[in-house]
Amino acid sequence: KLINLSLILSLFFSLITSNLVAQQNMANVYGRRAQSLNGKWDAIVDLYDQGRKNQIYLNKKAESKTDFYEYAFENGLRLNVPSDWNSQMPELKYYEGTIWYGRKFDVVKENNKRLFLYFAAVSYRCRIYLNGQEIAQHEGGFTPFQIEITDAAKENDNFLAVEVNNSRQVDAIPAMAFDWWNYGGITRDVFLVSTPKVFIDDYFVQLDKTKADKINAKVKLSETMANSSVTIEIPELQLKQTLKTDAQGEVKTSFLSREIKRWSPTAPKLYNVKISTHDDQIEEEIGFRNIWVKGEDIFLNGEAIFLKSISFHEEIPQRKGRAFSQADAVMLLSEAKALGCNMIRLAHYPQNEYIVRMAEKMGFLLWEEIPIWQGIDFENESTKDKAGKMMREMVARDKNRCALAFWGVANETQPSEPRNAFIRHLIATCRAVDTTRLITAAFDLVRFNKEKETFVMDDPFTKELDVVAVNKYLGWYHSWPVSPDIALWDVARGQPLIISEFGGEALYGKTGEKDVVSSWSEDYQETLYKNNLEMFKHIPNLRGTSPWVLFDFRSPFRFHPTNQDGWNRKGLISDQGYRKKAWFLMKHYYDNK
Ligand code: GCB
Repeated sequence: KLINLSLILSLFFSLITSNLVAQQNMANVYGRRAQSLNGKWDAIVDLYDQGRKNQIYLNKKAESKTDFYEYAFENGLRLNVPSDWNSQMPELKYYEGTIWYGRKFDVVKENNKRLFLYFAAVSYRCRIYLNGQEIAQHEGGFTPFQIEITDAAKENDNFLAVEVNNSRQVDAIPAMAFDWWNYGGITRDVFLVSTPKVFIDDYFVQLDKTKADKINAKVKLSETMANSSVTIEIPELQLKQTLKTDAQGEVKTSFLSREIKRWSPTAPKLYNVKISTHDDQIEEEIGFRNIWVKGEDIFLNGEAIFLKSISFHEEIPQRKGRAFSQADAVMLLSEAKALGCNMIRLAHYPQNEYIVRMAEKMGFLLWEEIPIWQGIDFENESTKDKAGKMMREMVARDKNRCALAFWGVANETQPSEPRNAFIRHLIATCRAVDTTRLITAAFDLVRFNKEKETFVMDDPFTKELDVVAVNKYLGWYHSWPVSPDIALWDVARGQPLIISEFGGEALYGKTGEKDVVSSWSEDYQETLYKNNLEMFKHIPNLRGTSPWVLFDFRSPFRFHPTNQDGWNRKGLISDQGYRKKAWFLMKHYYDNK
């Protein structure tokens, strides 16, 4: 009996909590009518996690003479939203734990409208409380989510509390250690989004995988409502169709046009696409391009392409904080442009939409990945589910960006059955939505085979990917087993190969000792680049390179007091924005590629 009761209880609670899971957000929130909730929020640091027990989300005030509460949101700490908390106060630099955010807001309640709270990202996990009620939970620091508050919101004086926690955990993604700063907080935009009762919830408009004149389009309404009209229009191409939804509330169609100018890094053409129903309309700039792999080549719009890529973290080094604005995106991407790149590997998590959208406008192909970064608990089913959900949220957000060419499913993982099952799940999740983009993963297993005098890699999983990528730190973590000009590679032959990371550390302004690794000098970093670029000439299936990394970035496991001091110094550009010697070498390589 007891067992039955506990079973029923646990079922009951899992039902309650599952209702609290935040929803995947609607397509193109940035194209919607929205009220910003960005700005200064009140905050309470809750190191010992006592706030929930004390129900501080009720935001109570003492009413009688005997009444008192040992908290108040008002007159205390104020934090900027969006932003990480670490960069806002010296005491929060290393903070890992819970901080409560609170603010009030009013809404204009309109008949026949729905209201959604939208968070572009909260790092890493959160619970949301509106007017004293918990309304949602979300885990994952780099993807957006929404909560419908049409009924829960009042006209005036709504109190919104967000309990944010960024503790590292074994079953989280990323897990216990990772080579970047564990920024916490409401790190991206918060909006109130207003929609009609039945609205355009999702759409996917893109060029066919291989055909240059065929645009495939899918639109889904928020309700499973049959026989509703949906119009899709691309005015510049004089394309327009009105269709009726099926029983799922969806329409699916394609458009043929020989006039389509395809998007490419050298001509990043975008078209205005309009979607409308009786009650709702939304528009967005969308580009069209073909991308596929054949043999060892990657074809963009039918032409073989070499990927001149670079990586950066979502961080402004000069501010020692997370990038969150359009201006931040311009800063990061302008430096990638200056280096001569045609692609960005967004390391190691989905970065904010300002970066993704601006990159598309500026003509960068994109590689986007979720933070499956070493040390992931592949045997844990719940971690696998979380990863799948992150993947879904990422693909849902960015599937209409033609710049997106690669979905990355893992970085530096070791072969094992649980790992394979885990990554297969991610690939299947991705392909359930999008079958056109290329799937890749970065491996660090390349080793030197002495008998064959060749670099090789044994991980059969590479066969399940469209493009294989390798992180290899020759001249830094690994010394050269042969001279770079005679180094042979036999890795993933028959498939395109990208060197997705290489490089070494240098402290800006340190010169000399061009052959001494431990000198941390710009001269040694330059030597290292020279050697790697020499070796690249002899990798037969090399179709792209992505040096690690564009800027020096903050990382708690970089301990050297003078050379690092909490910074990974592999940047081609220093934390203060100065270009190191290796930058010029790389620039020359890309300009002549
Ligand atoms: C890697 C990781 C990257 C690190 C880099 C390094 O292999 O993928 O996240 O920052 O090495 O600097 O060690």
